[in-house]
Amino acid sequence: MTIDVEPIADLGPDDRTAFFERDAGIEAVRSDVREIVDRVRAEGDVAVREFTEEFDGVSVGNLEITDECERAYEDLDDDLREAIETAAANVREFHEAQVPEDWREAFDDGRELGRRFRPLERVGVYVPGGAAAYPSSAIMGVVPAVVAGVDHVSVVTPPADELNPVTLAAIHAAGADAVYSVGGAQAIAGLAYGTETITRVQKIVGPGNKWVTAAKAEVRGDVEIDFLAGPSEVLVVADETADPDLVAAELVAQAEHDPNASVVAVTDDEETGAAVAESVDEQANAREREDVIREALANDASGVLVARSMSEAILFGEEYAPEHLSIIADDDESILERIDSAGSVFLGPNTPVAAGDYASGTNHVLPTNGGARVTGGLSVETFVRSTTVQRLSSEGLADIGDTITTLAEAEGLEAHAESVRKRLTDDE
Ligand code: HSO
Ligand code: ZN
Repeated sequence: MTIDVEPIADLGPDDRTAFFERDAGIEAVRSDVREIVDRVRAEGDVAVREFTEEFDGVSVGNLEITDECERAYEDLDDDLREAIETAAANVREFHEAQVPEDWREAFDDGRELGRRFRPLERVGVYVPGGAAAYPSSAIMGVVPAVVAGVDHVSVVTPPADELNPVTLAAIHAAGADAVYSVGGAQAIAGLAYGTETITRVQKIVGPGNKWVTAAKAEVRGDVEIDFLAGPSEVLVVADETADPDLVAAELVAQAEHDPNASVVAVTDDEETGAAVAESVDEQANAREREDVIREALANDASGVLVARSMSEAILFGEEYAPEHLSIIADDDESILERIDSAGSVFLGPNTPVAAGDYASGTNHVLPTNGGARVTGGLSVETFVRSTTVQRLSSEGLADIGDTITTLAEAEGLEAHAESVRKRLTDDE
């Protein structure tokens, strides 16, 4: 199994659907997930423990493992602790630049308007464990919440006989307030509705498998969520100046995440396309996770696509709306200018997606399945709410009084109009 090379012009409607309507595979588990969520909501910790035994095969002692995280951090090798601290510091710095500032502005006509931003009080972060234990995701979920000023950041992460000490240490380093050893749909339900042990939160963020994602879809409405994140994706836009081995390395890297990952290179140069496909095949042979990689490469939503022009390549990229967009081309900035829909962009040959996955400072929790058409990834704004504030001077109210009363009367809301008139006449 390797990657297909195809002219974009030859893609049929089914091929296009496979690329543009990538599926997180959550529908198949929706009804099972609903049952889990309902039981945790009704029975609390008892149900959480039961599902943990059933799905994780672990009978958990304490559900709360906040202290274990601190111990894991203290026991960590210096190299790892330093890497976690460096990554967390870069993520912190980038997110600190996003903290929105309150503002007020007095307009000449007597209106004074402004916006105020306040952090959410309680949020929950899902940190994947098991086969895909990602300490980096702990940093990406927790740090922006802490930077936003969230009072209480809870983390849930699946239990195991041996919890991954690096993940626990990263959760501590990122600044979580409480950590619970629970995963899957039961963890999402616990955060959404609260249990005897787990604090109920206002918003749940973070990536997970299809059970976690389906559970987030299920509880949405009762609690805020970030977005539904599916398997990883990368789209590389390359021209004839790109080194095919680097393009291929990007595809192979994101392919190792998940057999359902979608990895695409699109180029206006046929030779580059062929060389990328050849290199992908060679590099896959040498990788430890070759099996996962080969499955991902063979996906209907993976491929090397040859465009007739850079414009055609760009149009494809815009419609695909990738989680990660890598541009390895001479005129990368002008290509970027023409793409509006992408979760995170990586420009030039020295900027692997892995930089953003781990350490450069940008967030790696990003919308997949074309979600980038309407939203961005996790940021400080994910964790704040805004309030508008206004004050009118008596001149200000007099000035827009007629506008308000005219519209209020047109809506048949005479008491609204009266609330304005009263002030105008009282003033006289
Ligand atoms: N590329 C993944 C994030 C990740 N990569 C974690 C390595 N570890 C989804 O953005
Ligand atoms: Zn990655």
